[in-house]
Amino acid sequence: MTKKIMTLLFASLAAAAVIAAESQTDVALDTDNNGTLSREEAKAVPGLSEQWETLDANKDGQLDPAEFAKFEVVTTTPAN
Ligand SMILES: [Ca+2]
Ligand SMILES: [Ca+2]
Repeated sequence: MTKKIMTLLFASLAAAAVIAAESQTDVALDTDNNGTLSREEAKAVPGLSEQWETLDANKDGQLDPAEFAKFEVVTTTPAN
């Protein structure tokens, strides 16, 4: 019983860690630290350039955090 609860708790913590890591990745992607992602910076994210036209809602050539939040990673499986 207790062991099962511990396992569930650990799984939750692991999920939280993944989310935290993803948030940090977002920051790391913004190489010039201007708070938005340029097309050049977006190239570091697989699949992001393909969705650029959809994501850049105000067409200013930059993805702000709100626009980037709409990006969904669909290329989780390696192409081989
Ligand atoms: Ca930037
Ligand atoms: Ca934009």
